Amino acid sequence: MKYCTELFCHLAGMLLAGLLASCAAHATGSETPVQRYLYQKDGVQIEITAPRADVMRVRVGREHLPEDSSWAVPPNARAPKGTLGVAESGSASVIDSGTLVVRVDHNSLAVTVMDRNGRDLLAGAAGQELRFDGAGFRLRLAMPLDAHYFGLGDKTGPLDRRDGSFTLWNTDHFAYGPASDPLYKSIPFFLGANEKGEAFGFFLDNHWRTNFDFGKAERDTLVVSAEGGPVDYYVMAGPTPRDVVMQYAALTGAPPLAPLWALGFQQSHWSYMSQTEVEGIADRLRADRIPADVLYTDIDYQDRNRPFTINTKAFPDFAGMVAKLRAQGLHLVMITDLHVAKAPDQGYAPYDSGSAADIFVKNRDGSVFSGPVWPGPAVFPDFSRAVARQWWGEQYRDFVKMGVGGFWNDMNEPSVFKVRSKTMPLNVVHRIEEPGFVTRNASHAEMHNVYGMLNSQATYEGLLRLAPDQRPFVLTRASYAGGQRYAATWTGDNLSRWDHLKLSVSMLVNMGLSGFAYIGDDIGGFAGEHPSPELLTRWIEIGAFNPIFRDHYSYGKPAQEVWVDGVEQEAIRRHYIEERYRLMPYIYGLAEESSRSGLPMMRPVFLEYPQVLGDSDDFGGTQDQFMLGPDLLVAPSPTPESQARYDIKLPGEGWFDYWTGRRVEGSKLAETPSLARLPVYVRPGAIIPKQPLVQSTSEPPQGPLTLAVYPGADCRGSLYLDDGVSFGYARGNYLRQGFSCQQSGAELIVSIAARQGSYRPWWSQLNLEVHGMNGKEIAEFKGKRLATRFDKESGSLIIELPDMAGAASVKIRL
Ligand code: MIG
Repeated sequence: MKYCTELFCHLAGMLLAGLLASCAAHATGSETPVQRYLYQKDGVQIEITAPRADVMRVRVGREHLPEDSSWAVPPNARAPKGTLGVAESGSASVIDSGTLVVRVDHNSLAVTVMDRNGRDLLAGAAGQELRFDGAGFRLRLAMPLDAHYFGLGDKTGPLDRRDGSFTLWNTDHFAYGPASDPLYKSIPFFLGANEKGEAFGFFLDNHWRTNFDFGKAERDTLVVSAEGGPVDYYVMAGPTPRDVVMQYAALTGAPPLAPLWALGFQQSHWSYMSQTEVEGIADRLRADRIPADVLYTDIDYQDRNRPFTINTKAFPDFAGMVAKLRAQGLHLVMITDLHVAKAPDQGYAPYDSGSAADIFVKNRDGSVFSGPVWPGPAVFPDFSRAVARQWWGEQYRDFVKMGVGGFWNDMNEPSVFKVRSKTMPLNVVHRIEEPGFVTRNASHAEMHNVYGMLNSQATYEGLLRLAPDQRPFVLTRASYAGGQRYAATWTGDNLSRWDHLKLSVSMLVNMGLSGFAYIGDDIGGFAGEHPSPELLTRWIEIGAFNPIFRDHYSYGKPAQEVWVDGVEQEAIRRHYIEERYRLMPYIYGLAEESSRSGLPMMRPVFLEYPQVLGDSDDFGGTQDQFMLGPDLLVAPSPTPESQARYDIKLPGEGWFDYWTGRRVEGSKLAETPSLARLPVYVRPGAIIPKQPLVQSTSEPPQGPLTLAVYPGADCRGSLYLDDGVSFGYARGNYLRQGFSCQQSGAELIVSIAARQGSYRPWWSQLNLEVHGMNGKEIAEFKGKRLATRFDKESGSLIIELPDMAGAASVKIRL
């Protein structure tokens, strides 16, 4: 029965004029479904809406509902869509979106979210489930015995959050350890999944200091608590882990397509101290034929650490340097910290113009807050004001004009020196002055966790204004849910240690599940002792399969570039970097897919194969593995420092060894570690586009496009290409092509779908490289026999074809 209660009509009348229609309709006896369900008892108000049929939003308020605003979920993404059926069942209301069902118990006010088969996704723990606690609240939820939890951004610890407790409070945690918490980002989103692989999502849109305790404090109880702010959460229906990630992206946004060069190899150091040094690194990369696309300048390019200045003694011709790098196929990314030096009357423009515009964060008495950071006393833009973000964006004008490729927003937790809290006092005053929000003051306690994301938003949007047809590249350290719309990120100040290399896999994978596709870590380790040659080599090997691939290291350490440790190590490292460039068409395709779906590029194995969630021993050992896209499975040793043999379990039979090109036997393998080999496997059924080696993504590849075909079930692949830098793709200037293969009996058909888009390919020849062959096969195209080559070593049949824009298929008789 669809209905609306008297109370509901009352509240609707009070709060939501638009709903009066439904109440009026009820009064005349017809059953009009509602867009919002409201229930009130003892001064507590509960509101249920469905932004999509597969996502329910629950808001609870005392006296009145919290303001309907969000930094994470844009208005159109959170607006109620469709209609809810509401029925009475005993002393409860049952609200049905068609996909999800919410039960509101009238006595206890417990809210239970179920799927349509009655499976509880989110249910209160025994006893009172929601308790208000001073300004904050605590939500106690049942944790089924077979449930596992993922997400929360790049927190440390094992892949599975179960039995862990995590605080969300953006923190500059230099040289964190494998169990340190909190770190730089706050993403209050998790994905829960049971052993059958059935998943749901939970997102608490609250950026106060929060805590997620997955059964650590109270056995089998999930306690979500916040020190303040709204009870405003979303439950995502899944049912697959992949669905959950896409539902979360529908709320908080997908990462916009990055410039292609951002996917190349990046070299960074705190700091290359001079123009000569930067140019020397560029020359060495080219001389040693290490493919690379990006160099970074860290804080020491600046005059006295003042953001938006250049130390012209050390960098006498910065613009010339940028141009020279560009000519070598390298883009420069510059650090631009947000702490503006408090330097009045010194001709320091950012301070002067920022003060004139009055855009800095204030103390309670109305004076401008200042705290020490790199430049000494510094002031902080108030990024929750649209005008402050606008002002911030302007600061990039000169650098953008010079042709600088991207910008790095560090220290934006924000980090403040010389105080135990490492950040601003909690009572510092921010101003919310923003379309879609009630204009008001807000304490730092409220704004802290969202501050870094707003910094990166200001950068991203400012860059777009300055160069509207150029895709911005922003790297941020701090962020909040939804920050993927503005910036790539990395895991901060890790250490040059084997346990950090291992840790990075679960950190990056969980970050990817939390909405960020463009993620990486400091390859080789940021701080600590110089990495051993073996550690740096292994790290580069694994990094070659991470979305962001950046070697970065702190001051005070010996050099950590690819060529240190001698030619033997360099050769191995070069080989992996080269392989990444050969795989660039596949990798770029993943980035483009992410920009549409929100699916991460780097994925846990369970995202593709949810059945591993039912395997014991850390999901069949997959906790130390990861996938790059749907087709490549990377399997580093769970004890990377050790030479001991280790077991690898693949999710099924018929996989191929990426390096030998040959099919492996069975699904259980044993690897004997060897430094030159990082085990990588290819899904049977993959079709992977590859290109000839280049030294940077600016260089047009010379030679054929290769489609590496690995026959198997569900055989497909795709290719996406565009100019790599502009928004021309939105005007049709892209190239998209799908591929598939089908084996029946003694015949394998490789099909190429018709090409879409107007972008011109760089190749004129297409090579099919069909794996798992024996050399006796015969290939036919349009009824004519084709010349083929057999590569004995990789067991692949190579078929050379002219480039084909139209649909075509090649028949291979086995
Ligand atoms: O207080 O800019 O995480 O990557 O090199 C240290 C200097 C400030 C911290 C960043 C690191 C960067 C460093 N920064």
